[in-house]
Amino acid sequence: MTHDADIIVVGAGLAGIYTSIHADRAGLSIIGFDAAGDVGGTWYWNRYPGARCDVESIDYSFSFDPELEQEWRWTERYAAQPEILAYLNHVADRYDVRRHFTFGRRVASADWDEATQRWTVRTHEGDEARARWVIMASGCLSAPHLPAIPGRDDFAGEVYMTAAWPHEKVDFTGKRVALIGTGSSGIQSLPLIADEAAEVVVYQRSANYSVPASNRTLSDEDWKHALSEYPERRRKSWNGLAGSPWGSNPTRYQDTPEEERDAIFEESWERGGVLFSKAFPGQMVDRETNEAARLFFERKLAEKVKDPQVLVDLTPTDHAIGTKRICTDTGYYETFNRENVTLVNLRREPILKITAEGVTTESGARRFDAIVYATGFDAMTGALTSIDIRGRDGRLLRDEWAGGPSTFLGFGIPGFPNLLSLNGPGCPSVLSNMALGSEQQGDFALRLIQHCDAQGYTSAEARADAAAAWTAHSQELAEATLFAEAPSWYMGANIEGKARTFLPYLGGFRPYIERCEEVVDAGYRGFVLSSR
Ligand code: N01
Repeated sequence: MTHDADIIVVGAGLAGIYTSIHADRAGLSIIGFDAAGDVGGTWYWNRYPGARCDVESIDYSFSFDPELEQEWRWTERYAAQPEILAYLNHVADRYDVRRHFTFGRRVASADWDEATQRWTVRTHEGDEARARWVIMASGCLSAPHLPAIPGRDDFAGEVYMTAAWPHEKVDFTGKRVALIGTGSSGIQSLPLIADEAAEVVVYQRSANYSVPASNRTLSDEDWKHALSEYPERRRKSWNGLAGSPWGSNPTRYQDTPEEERDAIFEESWERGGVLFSKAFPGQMVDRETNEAARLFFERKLAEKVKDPQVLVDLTPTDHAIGTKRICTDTGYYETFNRENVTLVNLRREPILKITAEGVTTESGARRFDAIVYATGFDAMTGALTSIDIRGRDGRLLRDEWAGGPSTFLGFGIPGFPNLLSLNGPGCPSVLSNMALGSEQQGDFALRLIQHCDAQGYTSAEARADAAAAWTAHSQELAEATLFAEAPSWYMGANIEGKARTFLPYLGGFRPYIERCEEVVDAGYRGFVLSSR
């Protein structure tokens, strides 16, 4: 049986939850699908030990309802995955979100029919639904990447992926564990796995920069203060460059007296994690400032790691600090001082194969009881290109984007009318606070739909020239920074054969919102609105 609605929402993470609440309030009917068993998106899947957000809890939450803000109590400065998932479940309960969604359904295809101005969406599980609009809230980091290492599937022991961690606790007690991958997920999980396991061997291809989270429990006093400052924090966040209240120190590195520079780095370091890339303005553009930040990092690293060779191996060499997302850890580097933890530098001894017993590198074979893959995602485009999305004249999105994605503001894709991607390539998304970003994205999409309905338009499609200009602008911004040099997932560099373009929008959260508002004020300039 085919079901009909105004909107099909794909994904019940932050963006899907927000959008379905507000679509419902606007009187639009919704059919939602999510491959997960429940709401939560990223926080549903990434249940690995140590998973934690690197945006402060108080900021990484919806702002649309002051009552919701006041009634939820975060317990830590940086919430751990279970608490964030509990929050999203609370939101789902409070606004009755689940009734819109069918869970355990992975969308397989979406086909546009010009004659009826409708999308038909089918799932791998056999559902079929039709709607006037499709909202892809399918996530930026939701298509896990499992590398094609020879023999990968021969391993006879336990296999885990940080991006699809089991719901029940995994007990590593007494086990020999291989951890492959040292991005944020590997870095967060290692200390906890090493606490339990008999032995952990970390297979590192590229060393990463990680800055301690400086996490702490929020006392009642902290929380009282936090609640009182919510409006001001939100104001700063909505007006900031990354959707959080934090900006850079106002003075450039070069204009700061030499004896004061370290104190500013130290302050930024203490703030924790990814915020270290904002110690000085222009740190991601100006090589001298970035280099100073890197040297500060190296001094910190040297204080933590005892073994000189391990220290060398843990020192990043292939990218400027911050050009891959700075990881946020709790005790990561110190873990390498433990007797039961070994670092294997894959640049010196690449993995040759995986066997039934373990992992073989050029220097020999090691036996394991479990392998943990913390090997990342086909970021920003993977969730979209894994679906057969066919737009006007049968165009396949995957083919259209073979040379890199092109969107207008991240939302609109030429040739794909009435399909709106939230947090899509070409918007700030992962470079900003995804909670507020998802609100802005959902609002834009719903306002466009309501505008079309009010004016009698049956379709809205991004113009090819508008998308080309926006994409070129987005690339130019990236190329003017150090980001463009890094082999990062921002650049699509972690996936073999993927086009190298900078995927998120670097122009900043507030400036991006202003561009969106200009488009709205100009009657959705950049979209072709038409009626049939
Ligand atoms: O993935 P990654 P992630 N053989 O792509 C390695 C967010 N996040 O899941 O760098 C061996 O960063 C790969 O090596 P290399 C956050 O935005 C946030 O950790 O390609 N190794 C790399 O070390 C983050 O940036 C938090 O050389 C292989 C690792 O796998 C994003 O998600 C927590 C390999 C992948 O690192 C992704 O993070 C977690 C191979 N064949 C995630 N293939 C917070 O703290 C890949 N690797 C909020």
